[in-house]
Amino acid sequence: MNLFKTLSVVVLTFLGSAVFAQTKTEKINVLGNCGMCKKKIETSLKVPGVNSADWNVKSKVLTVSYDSSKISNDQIQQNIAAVGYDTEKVKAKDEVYQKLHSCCRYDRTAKPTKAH
Ligand SMILES: [Cu+2]
Repeated sequence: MNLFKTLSVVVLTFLGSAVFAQTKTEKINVLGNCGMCKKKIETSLKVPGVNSADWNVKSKVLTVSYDSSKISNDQIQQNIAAVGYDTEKVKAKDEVYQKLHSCCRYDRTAKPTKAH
């Protein structure tokens, strides 16, 4: 009986860590304008831990799939802001935004809202 109990704990611990390392897929609102923005946003997420990133030009919603044990949602948003794009949580620095191609300078007055 005790052996069974020990085994159960081991199995449950293993399952628990497997679940923890699971891939998360989330949607994040990111401001931008065109295909060039799409390329920059997605390239900023070619980092370890991110499995896929797809930004929709029309809806301005980024669908990102990542390993939450390697990278956080906050870090992902910081990477995007670092290349000039405002996310729902992190705002890009003005100087980075100003360096964007003229067609890419999206309307910053439109506040990004939480994606559903
Ligand atoms: Cu653009």
